[in-house]
Amino acid sequence: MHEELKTRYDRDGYVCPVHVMPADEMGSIRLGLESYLAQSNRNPKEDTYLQFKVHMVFPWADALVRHPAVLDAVETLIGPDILVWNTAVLIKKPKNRDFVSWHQDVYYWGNHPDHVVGAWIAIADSTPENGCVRVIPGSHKAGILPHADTFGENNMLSRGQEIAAVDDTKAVDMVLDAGEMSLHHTRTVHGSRPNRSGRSRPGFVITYMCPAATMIGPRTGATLVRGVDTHDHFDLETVRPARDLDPAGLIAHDAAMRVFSQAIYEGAEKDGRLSPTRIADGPPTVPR
Ligand SMILES: O=C(O)CCC(=O)C(=O)O
Repeated sequence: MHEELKTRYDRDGYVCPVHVMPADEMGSIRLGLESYLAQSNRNPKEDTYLQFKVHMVFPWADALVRHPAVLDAVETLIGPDILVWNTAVLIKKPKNRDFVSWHQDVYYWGNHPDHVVGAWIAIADSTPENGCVRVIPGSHKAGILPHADTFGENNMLSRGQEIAAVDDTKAVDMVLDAGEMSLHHTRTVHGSRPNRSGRSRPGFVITYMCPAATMIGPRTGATLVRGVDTHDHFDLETVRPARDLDPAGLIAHDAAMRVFSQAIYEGAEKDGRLSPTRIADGPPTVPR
């Protein structure tokens, strides 16, 4: 099964769906997330704990980045040694205009592309009606494409960074049931349309890479979730949250964030890219 997954990933630049856990098990994670959202009373798009390294703050996220079904699939694509660079929760509220323009993740990160994979795990069903992620099959073979800043209203990417010439008749909807995931290559062109439905669309996004990967900018941290790291390109983050907003996790998260946001900005300056803040008024966030 995994052999076939690698063949499809190499050919198309994505695979979908991959089963992670039964929908009812994911339902418990969703309830936990919703109870946090209700008590924090923050806009999730501006909540650092949901936008960056979520796995350092919430045990359910820590468990998901280490879930055997997720890691077995990722291992097939990038090998047995696996780091997590970032995680985020991306929520599209019901009947909401928020969308994500066509983009490639690698445009900002400058990583070694073939060693980095994005996992998108459905916390609830993700469909064309509620704005599931869409991909252009085979686009990972086209190199890094030019992106323009459109500052489009409701674009979840803060500058509305967009690849203009995308033939979206070729787009494929990555439809997922709760508990399933998609995996996409860091050069795969992807985006998503608004949520036209009455149902929320929460997704958990993980950036996995092998330890040989490199990123633009100053040294950042990463969490080793399988195998070994003999490359020493990242500071290994070892604190794991025992409960939601665990004080030890929050201290580690704050420390990780200082260098992480610096890396994002400095990296952008160094290679001439614009500062890649994803959400205008919130803390600096990682563009996807
Ligand atoms: O959640 C979305 O709609 C977009 C996700 C995305 O861009 C990513 O996972 O890299």
